[in-house]
Amino acid sequence: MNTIQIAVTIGGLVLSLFIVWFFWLAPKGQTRASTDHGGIQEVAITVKGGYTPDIIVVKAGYPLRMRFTRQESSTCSEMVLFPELNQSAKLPEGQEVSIEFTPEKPGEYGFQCQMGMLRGKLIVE
Ligand SMILES: [Cu+2]
Repeated sequence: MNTIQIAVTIGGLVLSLFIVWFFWLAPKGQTRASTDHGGIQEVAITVKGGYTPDIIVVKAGYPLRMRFTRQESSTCSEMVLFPELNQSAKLPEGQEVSIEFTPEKPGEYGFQCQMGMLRGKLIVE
């Protein structure tokens, strides 16, 4: 093999490794809640055929405000529930609704619509 062939081979190898990493190993769309000056963690979530973002990373022991805005009329998403955290809210279409609580224990907590069809995850660190 000459230098060019070696370079092409290595290039191809690196590219396939990158593709493997990108599609299977890279962390998927996690969003970290931003913290304001009062120490409140805040994240805005759009509800439309799902939750965007759907994986939210927050810190334990700091108050959290999750601002949900439902941009669809489907009854499926009219409620959002956090079963393990005893939180829920009705989400009128086009209106911002905040859920506020302080996540005390690190862990992963799911949130969902009342039928469990739309799902998201809150990761408390
Ligand atoms: Cu639903």
